[in-house]
Amino acid sequence: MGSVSLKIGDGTARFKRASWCSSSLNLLMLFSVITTNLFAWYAFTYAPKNQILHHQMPRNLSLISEHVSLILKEIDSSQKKLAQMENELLEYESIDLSKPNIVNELKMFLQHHVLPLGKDSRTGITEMVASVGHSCEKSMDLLSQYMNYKVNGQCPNDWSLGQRLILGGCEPLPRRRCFAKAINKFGLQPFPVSLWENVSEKIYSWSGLGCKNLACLNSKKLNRDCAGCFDIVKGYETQKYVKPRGKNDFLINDVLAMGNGGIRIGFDIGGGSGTFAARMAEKNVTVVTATLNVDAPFNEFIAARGLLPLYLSLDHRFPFYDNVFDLVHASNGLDGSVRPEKLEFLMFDIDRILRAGGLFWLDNFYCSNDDRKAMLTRLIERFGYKKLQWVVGDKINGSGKLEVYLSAVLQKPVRV
Ligand SMILES: *[C@@H]1O[C@H](CO)[C@@H](O)[C@H](O)[C@H]1NC(C)=O
Ligand SMILES: *[C@@H]1O[C@H](CO)[C@@H](O)[C@H](O)[C@H]1NC(C)=O
Ligand SMILES: *[C@@H]1O[C@H](CO)[C@@H](O)[C@H](O)[C@H]1NC(C)=O
Ligand SMILES: CC(=O)N[C@H]1CO[C@H](CO)[C@@H](O)[C@@H]1O
Repeated sequence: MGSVSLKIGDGTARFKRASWCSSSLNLLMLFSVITTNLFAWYAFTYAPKNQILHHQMPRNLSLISEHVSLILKEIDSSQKKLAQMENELLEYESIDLSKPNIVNELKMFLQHHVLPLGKDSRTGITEMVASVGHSCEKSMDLLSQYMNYKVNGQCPNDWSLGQRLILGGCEPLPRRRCFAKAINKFGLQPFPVSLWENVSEKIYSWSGLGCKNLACLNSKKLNRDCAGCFDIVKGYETQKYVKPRGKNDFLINDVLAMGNGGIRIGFDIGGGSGTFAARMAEKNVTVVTATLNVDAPFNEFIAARGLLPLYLSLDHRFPFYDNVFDLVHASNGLDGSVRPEKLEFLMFDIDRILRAGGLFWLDNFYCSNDDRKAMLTRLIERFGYKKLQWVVGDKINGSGKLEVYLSAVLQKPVRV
């Protein structure tokens, strides 16, 4: 299993298995810590001699400082080397376009395209650069398969392949020059009737999905926020945010009241079938719902309701400018399985797009246990938000296990 090859000579270091990668990184770290300490020890043991010299001839201070600067240089260069090796281990290298398995369309996309009229006076750029995440390189075979399409023709019907790339961190996707399969969206209802009406399920694309109709989707628990969430006519969706099931369920009216009428635009993370945005639309609040199509056509369904879906993974930096939203609503898109570091990155990005005085509504966030709840609490408290509501509840799940949920409404402080 998992071969390991290390070629330091030409500057490439590649590890196939994550465990190898991380243990090598640890070794490197250890090495750097030991060498740094050795240098420090050296410097200290040097000191008594210094003192003797110092008593006898003060002018030999110059010798000591020479030594110290030598040591510092040494430390600096080993730190640089370490950083370089770390980059290589993380495969943060530019994509090698000379490899044989790179399809032409990908090369074409990745090449820098010089602006025909020279430097643009407003932006100052001279060439257009394709933006494609370095993680794409990890899935080069998938990426080549994805980029193997007929330019100017129909795109292959393989959106799930694209989603696999996105889930692997390859974002944004580089396919641009083909026509996506057009689906006739007949029977769409006018807004706001569209918010709560069924539409023919023929307008969704079902390829690459386990379920082939809404009844199948509704019979499943697709994720923590979506059990039967495509039934927007009779299902529980019709009560969400207006009739609480427990103390962890806040009502939209109550939360809007906390915003003192200042809530006009919002962002929903992991929004299921868009019901949060639908309820907010009824209050004249415009909400963008970020969701992928994991196991269901979430984006198409939300759009059919007349709401704005955003097809984006949570690894992506949110494509919004700083301090623009009045409200961010997050449920289990930030799932309990997410690692603390990732949660921290997300929290910073949420904080960035939320304006001062804006509300962060954490809705039934699944914590799995008290430790995780404590971790999350510490993380949130570091941001200094005002706790307008804070409810920790537990539920016994289907298998009789105790689960901890956190719901909170937090107000972003003004930071100066
Ligand atoms: C709407 O669709 C659901 C399936 O999602 C179905 O159970 C229900 O009967 C439909 N209702 C109407 C009025 O068509
Ligand atoms: C939403 O806006 C419309 C049109 O301005 C208005 O008639 C309606 O009362 C508003 N609804 C709410 C809940 O504010
Ligand atoms: C209940 O929780 C346990 C542990 O968190 C999990 O393994 C199990 O799958 C859950 N059961 C259901 C029905 O959600
Ligand atoms: C006595 C002694 O060791 N003097 C040395 C002090 O340091 C300078 C250069 O740093 C030497 O040239 C001296 O010989």
